[in-house]
Order: sequence, then C-alpha cells, then structure tokens
Amino acid sequence: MIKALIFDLDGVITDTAKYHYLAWRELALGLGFDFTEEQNEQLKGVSRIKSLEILLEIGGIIVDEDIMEQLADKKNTRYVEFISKMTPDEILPGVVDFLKKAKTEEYKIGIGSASKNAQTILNRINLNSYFDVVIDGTKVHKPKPDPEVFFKAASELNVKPEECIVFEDAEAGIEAAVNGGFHSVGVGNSKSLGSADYTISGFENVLIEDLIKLIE
Ligand code: B16
Ligand code: MG
Repeated sequence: MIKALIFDLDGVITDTAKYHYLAWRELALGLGFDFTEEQNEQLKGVSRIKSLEILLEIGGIIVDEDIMEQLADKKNTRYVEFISKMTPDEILPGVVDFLKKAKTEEYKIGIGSASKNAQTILNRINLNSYFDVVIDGTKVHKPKPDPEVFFKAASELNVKPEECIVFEDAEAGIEAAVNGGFHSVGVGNSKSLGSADYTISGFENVLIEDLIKLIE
C-alpha cells in the first residue's frame, strides 16, 4: 500500500536545470571552452562535484583538488544569484494541484534532492508547507544513484521503501529509487527513464488515484 510520495526537486517540481546550465556554461567559457545544452543533460541529478568533473572532462581540463573546490564555489555563487530571483511562477505545471490532492488524501510527502540549495529554492517558490520532510544534498553523503537520500526521506516519514513512490526526472535518480526498492515514476520525456515503473511527461492532468492504481 502506498503511504508516501517522495519528490526530486530540480526537474520535477521546478526547472532549475536552465540556471545550472547558465552557471556551468559561464564557468566553461571562462576556462576557454563551450558547453552545450545537450551536454548539460549529463549533469541532471548528478552532484555538484561530479557535475564539475564531467564538465572539465568535456573541456579536456585537469586541475588539482583545491582548484576543483574553487571552481565549484564559483559556479555555485553564480547559480545562487539566479535562483535567488525565482518566483512561484516557476513551479512546473500541475505540481501544486497534485500536491494539494496528495495532502487532502493524507499521503506523507517528502523531497529527496541532490541539491545543497533545495531549501533556498523551496523558500523562493513558496512550497515548503507541502513537505513533511526535506532531504537534500546537505543531509546525505552518497550521491544518487545511491538510494541514501530516499532511504533517509522514507525513514523520517516513517514508511518503508515499498510504501513510497519516488518521482524523478534523472536516470541517476530512477536508478537510486530502483536500487532502494522504491516504486518509481519518471517525469519528463527523456528516454533514459526507461527503468521507472511508469513515466509521465509532467503533472498536468495526472490524477493521483490513477497513478496509484497503475503502480500498486
Ligand atoms: P547543487 P535534484 C540536482 O538536483 C540537480 O539535478 C543537479 O543538476 C545538480 O548538480 C545537483 O542537484 C546539485 O545541486 O549544486 O545546488 O547542490 O534533481 O536531485 O533535485
Ligand atoms: Mg532532478
């Protein structure tokens, strides 16, 4: 029986990938190479430092650990400038109605995000009140596809993995859900979400009861 819903943040609740992309591209250009939107797909759901490793590999650049940290900080400073201007208009279509219905039906609701900026984003888009628990990159040690972030969310919600549905837009996130024994719904059109139990293009016109029937 499904008792809880755990949502990834970036790409599921709101589209912050565009801001990650702008900040990573600025960093890349500063280092002397370009970085395309297509290449940015590889960074979705991936931790900040792993994203930097991928970016530097694309640019063919090798740096030591100190410089890695400085570059990650530089990108994050720029990213935070972008997200600090976010508004509730940037919540993806259908999300608020879906969350409202889930609350009315008394599902427990959590966030399971790799981002260390999740709380800033939730404050900016004014969605905090829907979530019983927020587990983000500041609270876990192992990045997705390790299921730690979802295990922690389930544990704080006092439910078992098989009683949860994880909503994810990234391959690493779906893998994390599958690895942890969670039900999973892929959100978006990416072909890489094939291992999810079910895929939706977004939350618009998606009824929670229909989804539960398909999953259970
Ligand atoms: P930050 P999610 C992930 O969030 C993003 O998809 C990914 O692109 C980003 O690198 C990661 O958070 C870390 O974000 O630099 O803000 O800590 O999709 O797991 O909600
Ligand atoms: Mg995501």
